[in-house]
Amino acid sequence: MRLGLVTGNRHKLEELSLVLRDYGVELYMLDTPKIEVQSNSLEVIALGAARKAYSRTRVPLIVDDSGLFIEALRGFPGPYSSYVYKTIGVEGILRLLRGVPDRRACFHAVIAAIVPPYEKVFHARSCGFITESPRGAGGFGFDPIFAPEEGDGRTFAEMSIEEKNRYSHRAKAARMLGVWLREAFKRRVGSSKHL
Ligand code: ITT
Repeated sequence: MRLGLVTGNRHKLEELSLVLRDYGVELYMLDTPKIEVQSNSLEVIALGAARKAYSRTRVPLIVDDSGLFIEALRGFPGPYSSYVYKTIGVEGILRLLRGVPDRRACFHAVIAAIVPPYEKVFHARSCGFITESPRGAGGFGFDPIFAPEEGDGRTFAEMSIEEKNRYSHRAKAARMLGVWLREAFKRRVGSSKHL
């Protein structure tokens, strides 16, 4: 099966492709803008963007909307992660957390899939802690300051894509999508809403 990914972020394509190919899905970058409504909910943003893209393209597609939720900042930047990354960046987050002992944080990912006749949303998270300083050159966004609790203390930016995919919010949501696609298209059943 071929699935379009609506994103301007090629790292998402790389990470998701690696997971989804194990489920027989070939992912490609869909040439249509990701139009995001403003909301506190990643689900609302992802599903809204997926529906808009589907109404323009009419091809099976997915949208990934994700964010970093920092405990000591009561979930900030959350759904505003993209804007916060572009404005204050990694250094800005470290400044906000200077002297703060509670470094716990979780990445959340929502994947909205529109695969006629179904539409479905998958939500997963990866929890860990914000490091004292940036480490590593891989990945994107807040990867240099996030170390997953299931890992060995390295940040996502210090891992290969395959290693990051073992723990990441995005890869977990993608595996849920992969399992569902396999089942839905084998038996044509599921709790999904029909289009
Ligand atoms: P698209 O909207 O075009 O898909 P984006 O990068 O702006 O790309 P989001 O709107 O979903 O994606 O914003 C997510 C932001 O959260 C992103 O800019 C990063 O700063 C951060 N983020 C999400 N997942 C991440 C990850 O796996 N590693 C590091 N930072 C991540």
